[in-house]
Amino acid sequence: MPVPHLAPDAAAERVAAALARDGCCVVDRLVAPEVMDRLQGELAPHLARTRPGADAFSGERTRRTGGLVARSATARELLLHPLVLGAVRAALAHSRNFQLHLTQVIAIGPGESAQAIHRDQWAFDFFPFPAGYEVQCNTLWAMTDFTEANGATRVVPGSHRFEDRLELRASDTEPAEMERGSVLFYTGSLYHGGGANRSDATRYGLNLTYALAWLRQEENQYLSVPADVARELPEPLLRLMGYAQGAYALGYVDDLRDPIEVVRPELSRTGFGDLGDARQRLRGER
Ligand SMILES: O=C(O)CCC(=O)C(=O)O
Ligand SMILES: [Fe+2]
Repeated sequence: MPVPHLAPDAAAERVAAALARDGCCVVDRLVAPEVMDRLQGELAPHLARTRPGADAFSGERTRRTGGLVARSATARELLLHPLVLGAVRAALAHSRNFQLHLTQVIAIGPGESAQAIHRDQWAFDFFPFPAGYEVQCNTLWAMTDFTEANGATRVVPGSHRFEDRLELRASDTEPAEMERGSVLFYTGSLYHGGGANRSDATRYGLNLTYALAWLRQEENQYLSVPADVARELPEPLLRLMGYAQGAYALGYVDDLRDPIEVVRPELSRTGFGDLGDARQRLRGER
């Protein structure tokens, strides 16, 4: 089954429908190549300093650079892209709210072999979430063209419905080929893996993922983004990073204080107020 491709003007509901049906889809050329130039420029010093992975799953010829909320204005912009937030909200609408899960440039170097096929939600200690209950909605932005030869992500469309803990092979997968500036959406339940890079250039992808707000974040945003940087960020981004309560009561500070109060006291809402608003937003009531 091929990976569905949608046009850049696709509505969020169409992305969510493709995710429900196939577990993945590509939105072609959602941003201009210049946006990717900017991202690459902002991150260049950090990318240059990042060491390759320590094991086969991380990739011994793959470098993973995170902390992108603090390090890149363009990454912040892409995190809040309206199509992405709309699609994530629709895909995870069975839950009260969602939050940022991780920010990571994945740079697959020449000679890297294919990563084991997996579900990203296995990070939650392989908890067997009920079939159809999605806990993550992920994006992988192509900073360079993604081709079969340079390590385009290997995906198994429709595999969000498969049994858990399967050991799938490369021959079960297809490459999610896409042009620079395009974005692959995939659920936490989709079987996939980074592709082997048989070209002579590095494949760069920007992985920005979102998960239900009652789960632990993969990248700890409170510690990855220094408080003096957080103080300067806009409220929607702070809320998305986890300066908000997840579901009912999760993440409050001492006397039931809104966590945002620690960095932006003027934005504080009393009690569990922010949750009501989040629920309304999820239902599209405003
Ligand atoms: O970089 C890619 O194409 C995917 C990598 C991946 O799936 C992962 O590291 O979990
Ligand atoms: Fe993955």
